[in-house]
Amino acid sequence: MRLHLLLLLALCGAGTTAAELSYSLRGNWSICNGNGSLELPGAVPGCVHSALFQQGLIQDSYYRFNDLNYRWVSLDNWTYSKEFKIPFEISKWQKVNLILEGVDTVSKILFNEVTIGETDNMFNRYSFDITNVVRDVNSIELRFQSAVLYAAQQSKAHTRYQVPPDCPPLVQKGECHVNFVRKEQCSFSWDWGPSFPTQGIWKDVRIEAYNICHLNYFTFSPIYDKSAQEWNLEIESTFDVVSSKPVGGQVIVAIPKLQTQQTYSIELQPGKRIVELFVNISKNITVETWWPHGHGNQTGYNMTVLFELDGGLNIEKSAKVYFRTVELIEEPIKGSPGLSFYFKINGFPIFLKGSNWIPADSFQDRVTSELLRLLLQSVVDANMNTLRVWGGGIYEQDEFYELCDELGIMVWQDFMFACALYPTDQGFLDSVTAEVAYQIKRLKSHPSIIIWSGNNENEEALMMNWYHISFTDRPIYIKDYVTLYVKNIRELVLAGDKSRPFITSSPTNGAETVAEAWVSQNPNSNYFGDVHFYDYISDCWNWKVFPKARFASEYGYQSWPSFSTLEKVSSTEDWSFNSKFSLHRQHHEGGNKQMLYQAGLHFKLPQSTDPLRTFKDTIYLTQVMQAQCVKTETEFYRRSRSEIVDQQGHTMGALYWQLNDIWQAPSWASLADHELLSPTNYHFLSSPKEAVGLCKAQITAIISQQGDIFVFDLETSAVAPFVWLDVGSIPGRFSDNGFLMTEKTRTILFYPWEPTSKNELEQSFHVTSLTDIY
Ligand code: BMA
Repeated sequence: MRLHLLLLLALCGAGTTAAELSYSLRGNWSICNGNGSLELPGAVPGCVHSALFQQGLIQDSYYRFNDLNYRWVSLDNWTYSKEFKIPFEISKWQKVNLILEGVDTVSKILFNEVTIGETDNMFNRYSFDITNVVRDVNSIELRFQSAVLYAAQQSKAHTRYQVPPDCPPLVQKGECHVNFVRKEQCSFSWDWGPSFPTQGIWKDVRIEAYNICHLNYFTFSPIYDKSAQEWNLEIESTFDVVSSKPVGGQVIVAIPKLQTQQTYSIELQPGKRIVELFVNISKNITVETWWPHGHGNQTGYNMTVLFELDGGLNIEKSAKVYFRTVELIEEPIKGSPGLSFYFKINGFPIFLKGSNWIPADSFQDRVTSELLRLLLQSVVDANMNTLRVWGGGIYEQDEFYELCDELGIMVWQDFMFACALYPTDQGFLDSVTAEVAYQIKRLKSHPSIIIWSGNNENEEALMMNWYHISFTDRPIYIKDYVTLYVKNIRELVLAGDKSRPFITSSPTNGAETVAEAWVSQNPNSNYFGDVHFYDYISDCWNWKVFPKARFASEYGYQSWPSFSTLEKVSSTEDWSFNSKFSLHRQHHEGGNKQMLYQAGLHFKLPQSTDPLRTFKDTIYLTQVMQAQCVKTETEFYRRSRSEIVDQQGHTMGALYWQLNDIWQAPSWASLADHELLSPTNYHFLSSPKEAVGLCKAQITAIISQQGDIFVFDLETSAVAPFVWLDVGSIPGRFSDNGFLMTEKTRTILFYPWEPTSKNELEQSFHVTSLTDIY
């Protein structure tokens, strides 16, 4: 076995001490089910589903009806175990901790057969003191309880009143009581996602050993002092001092490019200690600020912080510091009642254009850095500047935020509560407190995050009475709501991060919600805060149906994924719009009918004699419909920035629902391709279904290669609306797609995400246009 031993501190110079060692427990573990009938190897980080799949014990979980077939995996109670030898002399270390960066979710942990702790929150980081139980050769066991069974137990134990919803709508085929467990809420199913309540160790595990003292956390925030017109940097470091005597020394903070170097004396008393440093950046030095994509550069500065402590102990941290300010402006608007709701970055008002982000896979061990980079690069390539990390998923991995910093993507960060009411018993609150405090520390140094938001739609759920709570009972739930999001989460944000605004919910009325004691009569008001807007019945080509709101943080329409995507997870009998499979994958009540209805308003519905052709054409048409609807609605919000009509307007944000998909199913997701800063726009003089003179376009492509890029020289025999280029399962991106071909020839580029050849592309290439249906 390869030992993952990391010497964190180099021995540099005479008298310098190695202060800590870290031993990773990543890699192979043993996994066993509840009654011991199944035992298999499994990777950490990872989950039981992935381990079963890797051993060939289950098929692809996304194939056909496997979400239902594999329900047993989540209902069992699994144990992860490992035996290992520590490759250094453990007795020489004063303190030894077991660090778990992420446990999914409910487990009891035994170290050398001694219970050392329990976990109940996948969003928390756990550290257990194992100094007295650790030996040279050790065993570790994480005995999981099914999160589904745990949630049911917790709900049952909550006898005073119900905390709705009990279960998701039947169409979602999900599990119940997800609001009773601090786990990815959509893992029990959503209206676009399957139910896969995973179990496992989903992040890093390691053993840390140290003498004298250890740096547990290191965070910083740049703060702009408006009156002095200068930047300061607040650096916070948390130590565990195990020496019996105070540890003295100095800290040197250096940001060479800003000609900044400051030295501070410190003395750390035994115990848990926090060191706060305040670094002033001289006014005489020009600090280049971080800007969102499309507004400027994402300049960052390398900083090193060196703690030189007694006994030759050196601890060094390096990080990139980005300087930017963010303000949420809520002020009266001339000619309109209510308040504005927009963001100023570095004092400059910015329209937030983008989308909503959901977890990229049900199985997080499959979400690679490459996948994150591709998705986030697509965001900026489509000229978006914002993503909302939605509250029913996960706090994303570090890499996600690092990429957003680097690419200039602003992040609206929800806390992970969505579409439900939540309990507030002490155990639950304690778990949430640890989670929120940890996530603030982990994330606050990222300039990309511009706002914290308490939850997704829970103020609305409460005030619009989604769960039919009687009028007399409502105060109980309001009290719980305020306890959780205001008295706990908000307080933790105010104490932990002064560098960005906080709102309690989305949608919310912002300052008006505060004025109405944290719950507004109508949290979706057009005059305050943000709105979520969905309307599948009205004609989406009619912009009059959209709300002239201050900020649209969610809106959208469903479509089906391309046939080449579905093909991989289905079989021939599934390939019709009314098949059992097509109904099974649709998790939104009436969704398939709504799509056809909306498409039928402007397009002729496919009626080929070949059923497979009809299925493919229907999928294509749902995508055209979605693209047109989202385009019309987005353009409406963009236009509304500069106007007040009937006392409404001044819209400053449009984030459509949703950027990405979790599995191959109908959803609101779409990844747009446009490269141009102002793509050519078209105005249709009639609905395409009423257009006369459209004739079948024969579109051909000559493919050639230029370095890593492929050139598609297209030629059409007739005008072709909504030309869709498809290269099957070859991953990559076209420079444009779904376009109108009004000229005889057009050149489109294809950027592959994996190596491919001209031959492969020619084999897989398929082109559809609206004229194929007419
Ligand atoms: C909003 C979101 C999600 C949901 C979407 C589409 O309610 O917050 O909960 O998936 O609409 O219905």
